[in-house]
Amino acid sequence: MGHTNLENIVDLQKNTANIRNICIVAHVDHGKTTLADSLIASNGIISNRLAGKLRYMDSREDEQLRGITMKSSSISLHFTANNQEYLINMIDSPGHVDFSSEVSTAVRVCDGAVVVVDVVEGVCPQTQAVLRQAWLENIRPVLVINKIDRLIMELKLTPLEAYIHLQKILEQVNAVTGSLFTSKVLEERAEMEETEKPSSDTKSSEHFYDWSAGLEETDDSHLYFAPDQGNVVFGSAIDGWGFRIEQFAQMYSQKVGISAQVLLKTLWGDFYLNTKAKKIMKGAQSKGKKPLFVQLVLENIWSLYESVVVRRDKEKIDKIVSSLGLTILPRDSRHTDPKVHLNAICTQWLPISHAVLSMVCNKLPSPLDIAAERVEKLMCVRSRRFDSLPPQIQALKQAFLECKSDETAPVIVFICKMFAVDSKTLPQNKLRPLSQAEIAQRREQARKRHAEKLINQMQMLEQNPPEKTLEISPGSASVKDMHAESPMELAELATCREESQQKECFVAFARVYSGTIRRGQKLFVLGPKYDPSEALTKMPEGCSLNDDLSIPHLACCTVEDLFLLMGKELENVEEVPVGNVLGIGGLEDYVLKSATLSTSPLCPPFTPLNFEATPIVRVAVEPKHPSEMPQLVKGMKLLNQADPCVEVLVQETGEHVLITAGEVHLQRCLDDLRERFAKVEISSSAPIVPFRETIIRPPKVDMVNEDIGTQQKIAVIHQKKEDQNKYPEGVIVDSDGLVTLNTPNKLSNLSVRAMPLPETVTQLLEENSDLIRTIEQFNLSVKEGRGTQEINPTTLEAIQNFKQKLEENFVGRKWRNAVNQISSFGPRRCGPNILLNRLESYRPSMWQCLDKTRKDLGTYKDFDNSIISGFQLATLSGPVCEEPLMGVCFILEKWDMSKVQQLVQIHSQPFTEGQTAKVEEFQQQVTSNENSLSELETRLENQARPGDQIQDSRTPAESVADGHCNSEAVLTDCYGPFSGQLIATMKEACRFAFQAQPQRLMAAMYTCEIMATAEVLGRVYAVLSKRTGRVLQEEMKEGTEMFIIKAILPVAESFGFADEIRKRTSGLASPQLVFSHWEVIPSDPYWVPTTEEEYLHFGEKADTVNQANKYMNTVRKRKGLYVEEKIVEHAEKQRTLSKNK
Ligand SMILES: Nc1nc2c(ncn2[C@@H]2O[C@H](COP(=O)(O)OP(=O)(O)OP(=O)(O)O)[C@@H](O)[C@H]2O)c(=O)[nH]1
Ligand SMILES: [Mg+2]
Repeated sequence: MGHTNLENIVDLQKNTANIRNICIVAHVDHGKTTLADSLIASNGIISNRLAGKLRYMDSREDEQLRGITMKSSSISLHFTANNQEYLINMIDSPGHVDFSSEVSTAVRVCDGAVVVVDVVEGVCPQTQAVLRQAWLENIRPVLVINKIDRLIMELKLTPLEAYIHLQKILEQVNAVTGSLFTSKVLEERAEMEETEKPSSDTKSSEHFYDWSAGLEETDDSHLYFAPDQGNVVFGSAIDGWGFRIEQFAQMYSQKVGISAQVLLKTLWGDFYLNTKAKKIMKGAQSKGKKPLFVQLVLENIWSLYESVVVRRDKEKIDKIVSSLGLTILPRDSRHTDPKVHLNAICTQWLPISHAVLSMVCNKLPSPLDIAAERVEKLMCVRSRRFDSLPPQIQALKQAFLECKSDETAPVIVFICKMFAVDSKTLPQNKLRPLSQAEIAQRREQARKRHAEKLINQMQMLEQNPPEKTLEISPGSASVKDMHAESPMELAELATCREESQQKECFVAFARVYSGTIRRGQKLFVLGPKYDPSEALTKMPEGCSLNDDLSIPHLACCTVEDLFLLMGKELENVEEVPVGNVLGIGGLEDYVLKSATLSTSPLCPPFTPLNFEATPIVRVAVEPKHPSEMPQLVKGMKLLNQADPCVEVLVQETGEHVLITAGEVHLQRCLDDLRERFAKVEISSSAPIVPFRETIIRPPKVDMVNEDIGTQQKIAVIHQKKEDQNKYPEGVIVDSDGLVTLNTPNKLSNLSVRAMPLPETVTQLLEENSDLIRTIEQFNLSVKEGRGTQEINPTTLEAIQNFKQKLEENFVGRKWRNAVNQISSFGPRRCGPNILLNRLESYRPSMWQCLDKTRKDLGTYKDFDNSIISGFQLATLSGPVCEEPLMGVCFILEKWDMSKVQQLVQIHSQPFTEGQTAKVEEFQQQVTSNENSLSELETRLENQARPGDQIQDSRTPAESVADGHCNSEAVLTDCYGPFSGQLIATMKEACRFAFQAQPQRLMAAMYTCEIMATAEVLGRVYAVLSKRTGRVLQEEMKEGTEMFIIKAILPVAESFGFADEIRKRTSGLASPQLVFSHWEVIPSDPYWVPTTEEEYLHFGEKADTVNQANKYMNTVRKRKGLYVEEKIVEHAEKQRTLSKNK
């Protein structure tokens, strides 16, 4: 534990005002872990000489091997500044985009962030992402500009050039924070206006829109990074130096005779020193003078490097060392590597740990400073209003703000992730040095044993039977102790012990937001879906934690172990007060990934974490030996618990699938599965790439760019199949794609048409899927008659905006009034496809949250759900290769229910004899067509699988109660319930309507940013084009020789891309792939050459060019669907053609 012992840290944990919870965030490889090393070395946990080389926080083997961090881990450090002792809980996070979920979990439990930027690479995509995450969690950032040694040694800039470069980097970072801030101010203003509206209604005529209002008034100076504000450190983590300009201001104030205050304000900026007048003047640049920062700061550092590393000028070094008053050990100054010498000087002169830690203590908030706004955000999801929560729940806000640790304060703890540790590393199982007393005791025991042994031997010798001379081993003595008689039992015990020792233990990574958590304490575990208002209604007043509660997502646990997190080491503690980060053991049976613990059942679960990464790479895994399947399943469950971002599922095909954020993440998950969780040999499939299916407008040109209209179609080898042949009997498709289909019992029929959505609309739907989910939830709660939740005014405004934007983007006659006809989105009720209901007299209720007076007024309200479910199923898997649809609009144009109504009416009246006969006759008439339709029906039945989210939410009792005669019961016939028939029919109708249009596949695309030098640029392009990537932009990074290439690349072609680029460029370029969007693949998956030109151009098989067809077939093959493919085209016998014969 270095200089500080456990008791000291436990004491510090109680002084909340002096606690800082921080995380180090940055783009990959910008030097977070190296910086963390220096900070850890300052506490004596590792030696200064090893700082930067050890990478202490990268405790996994693969992290050390690959040189990147893969999970975030925490360590508690001690620091003294201004006679105050501080406890700093520091979390090192990974920078690789695949692990960005680890950043999300880390920022949730912190109050501040140290943003590290590589001075050469500047602001990179992940730098922006982490700054955004810090904003989303309302935590305050400070900046470390790292790797300044590269400006000296690699780029060989002069101090002045370096100063200009540093200015640019600072501007870049501030531009990102600036844009985040602006959007936040505008959002807040919108919210304020919304709440003020009722009072200002009278004045609304004078109200005019000023877009910039609020921006000028809001003081934003504290948000920006500025050296004179003290929130910027310049440094080089690897060489161990770093400073804030404050340090130089103090150093020079005596030397130059100017007050430190003035120097602090002028050291960074366009100021220069007039040596004659001993004055600081403005306008260094225009007068061609050296700015103060160059003269007083950078030149010193440059000359230090020059003399120590470049020239190795011993005399000069001695002069510098003595003038700075440092003592350098001879083993450092005589070392063959000049960097060691430099490091020894720098870590004494300008230790980076001091610069960073004092900045953290001065500039970042303590847990006491938690803002009310952040508390509300944590307690209440965005779409709901905080003030709409019950008052008892709102009262808990005070507990957060007060941050009290005494007995009266409720305990509130948030667990942001679960991580697995080897149970051997737990403090209770660790070997530790013995104390003097223990050593003495053991010695005594050994002596006794020895004496006993001697006595035994003596006795045996006396009796002297030869076979009994065997010694009794110490092992068998212990066996006796354990009263284990038979060797079988012993063996069992041993395996048990072995198992328990090898077991992976889960530790919850958590933070205390109120109260003090103690060992043995009983707490409620609130799952992410828990609703505290249920506790209000269901729980009797004063119920205790021991009562058996049957409230969903609420459990009760006893805290087993509490740990202080020290990198990979854990230390046992008895209690942890408010404001600290900690580990909690023994919760693996209660918490899956995240949860809230509290003594109060009224505490709402914290809002879900904001994950930036979309899990997109999926593979199917199976054990090498099929008998090991149970271990694999168990292992996958553990993996799912141990990783915040991975998803595991069993597909319909029975495959066990892992979904990960990228290739590196995938590799780590597979390694973990193999070595830690399943401990069996596993094999994984090639990555399963997701596709989307869509339709487009009929294309105007064919595959050889000839106008289709003017071409005369000549069927060459493949006759294009007659369109009507595609459809089974009973499906009527008219010339413009309207599909009409009967339900199996012939009582009703539907007409559906499919149209491609305008691209902008699809994009809107994609961007607003969360909003759509909120709308659907609201509609559902209204439909089910649950109390309507109040929607937050900002969300309402967002819905209004969304609706308006949809209206703007649906242009043209055919989309007239489309927005009001929307009856559902799909799949899963929030996807990028739309169902329009064009029936007259039908008014869908999609927008009822905006207009509360309107009511759903459909004629066939009872069966509306079936139609929507059918649409949901159709959009979930399309006909091309059973992948989800995207950008498709289905229009329900006709829906004939007259026969149904007739039947229901007859049934609802008391029957006379005549009527009974009539009904029978009617039913006979209906079923007479049964035979001809049987084929279609069986297929439909099969597709309407049982359990397929039949979403008729009304219980039979309800439908009887509200006066609708139980039509469902009347209509149940040999084809099953009528609602089920409708679902199947609607699904089929949508599929046929989809097939009536030109179909296309959509591929997932990555964007990647590659930084490369001019020499390897060509090779980067070659790799990109081989993988059908497209370069969007190429520009030179200012001040360097690097080019930045922005490109997009299909996910299907991306596997091994990063490796290939690295190999081809000898490691100079390494791309980061981030999922960006879906793109239509232009070629038709079903295309075959039909015109003479196409035949000439592509040949008879035309299988070389059709990428879409290739993708489609691989997906179909994987899913076990029928694939139309010729395997052997011309089975000719092979001959050797020899000239001599
Ligand atoms: N020249 C120079 N190199 C540095 C400096 N700091 C770190 N590095 C090097 O940069 C590389 C990456 O450093 P890490 O500390 O592992 O970077 P990281 O930000 O933790 O990387 P991830 O955790 O994978 O995101 C290592 O090779 C370090 O030696 C520095 O100040 N100067
Ligand atoms: Mg790292």
